[in-house]
Amino acid sequence: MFDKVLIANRGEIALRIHRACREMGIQTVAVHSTADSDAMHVRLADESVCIGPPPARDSYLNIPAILSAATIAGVDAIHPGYGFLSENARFAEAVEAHGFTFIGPTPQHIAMMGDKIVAKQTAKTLGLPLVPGSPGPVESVDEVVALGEEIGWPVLIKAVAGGGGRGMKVVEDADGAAEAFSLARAEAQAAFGNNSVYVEKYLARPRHIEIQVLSDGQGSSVHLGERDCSLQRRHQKVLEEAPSPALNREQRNMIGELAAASVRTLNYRGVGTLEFLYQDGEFYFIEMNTRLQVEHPITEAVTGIDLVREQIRVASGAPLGFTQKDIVFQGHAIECRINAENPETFAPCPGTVADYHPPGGLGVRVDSGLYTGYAIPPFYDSMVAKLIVSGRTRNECLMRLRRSLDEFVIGGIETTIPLHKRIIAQQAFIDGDYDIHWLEKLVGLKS
Ligand code: MV4
Repeated sequence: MFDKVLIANRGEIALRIHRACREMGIQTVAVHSTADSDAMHVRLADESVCIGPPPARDSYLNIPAILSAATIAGVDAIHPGYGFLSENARFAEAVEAHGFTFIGPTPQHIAMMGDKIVAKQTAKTLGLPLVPGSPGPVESVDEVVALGEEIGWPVLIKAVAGGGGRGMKVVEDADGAAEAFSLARAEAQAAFGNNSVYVEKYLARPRHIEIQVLSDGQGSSVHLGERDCSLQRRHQKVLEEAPSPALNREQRNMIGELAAASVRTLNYRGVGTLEFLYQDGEFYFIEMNTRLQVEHPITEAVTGIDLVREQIRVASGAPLGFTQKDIVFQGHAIECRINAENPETFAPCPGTVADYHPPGGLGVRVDSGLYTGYAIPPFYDSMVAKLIVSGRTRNECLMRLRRSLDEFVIGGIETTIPLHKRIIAQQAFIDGDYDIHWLEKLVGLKS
């Protein structure tokens, strides 16, 4: 096992990784920008190294600075967290080339899933259900039109290098194809430096259901059930739950076994998430994330498995210590992402936290780097806390969540706590009756 790990991230996820390391007897090295000298992740770590000025591209995305910090501190491994360099195959390769272990999949698996067409082609060979669409990149408007006529309108144009919804364009009919095609290409070029696009049948009212997998790259793989992440605004998840109110045990086992078998066949090592759209009882694979995800705690809550500890274990070469039949799904969990934002306009509002009183009690977990007097820097993501609540039933979970949101005090800044109170008061949410468009209809299309 590793003696010392560098955590190449900030905020709540850096704390989360530190905690797993501490429990495993592993020393931690935090890295931080000059804007984060007073951050909680720096205070908790055994050592810290300043890696650059506030902009992420000069610090948390600065590969040479992070590798230098790892060399100076003499670490064995680097954990990338989520975002930043977590799905950068070149970073994973550079980490290994410098003699450190990358706590994540191989660069080859990261690159394979980073190309959405290669990911879909791979998924097809694995027997995963796909959205009908182009088998490869689409090079002309005529190809878009031909596909629309073949699979039926509307279709969706997506960026090959995409994810997160950027560069996506719905095409209603042949007349709209030319404009959508050139817009999608231009957006893909601007966002990813790659104008390659592909086409899928557009699903009008799906849910976003993702399967958590864990695999040791030595022949053992398990699935840890699903998360329903349909509540999003502008491709940012707002609230997630496990299990999905839309699935029964047979559906969960079917898609879960398929996902676990897929990563076993690929000889994948690490945690991963297979994303599906789910509509009218059918699953459609769309992409795979090769990192730990923000919403991983709800899976931990319903399985009792520490995903970060398992990530570290398999990266160190240890085989999985359990099999599928050892995994028992228990109860229900919901995560609310709390952002430093105006709850109506969603404008970021960084500032100093005047008062911080997180909720507690049975089934309540708060992952956050906030403390009273902390000045939230304006340079990074606005998510400042995650409230994760669990219960034996969805109803118990909801009662506890309502109480926890009422208890939560974050003074001095605006947060999205009032938005969460509003969401969970809606009858449709209480009934589990929502799809990927439900939240944007609730909050309107405000900037
Ligand atoms: C889709 C879709 C409808 N049909 N694909 C958005 C981000 C990317 N990960 C996949 N996305 C979508 N792909 C087909 N064929 C609708 C979306 C989508 C969406 C997906 C998940 C959660 C929220 C969403 C919001 C808008 C659109």
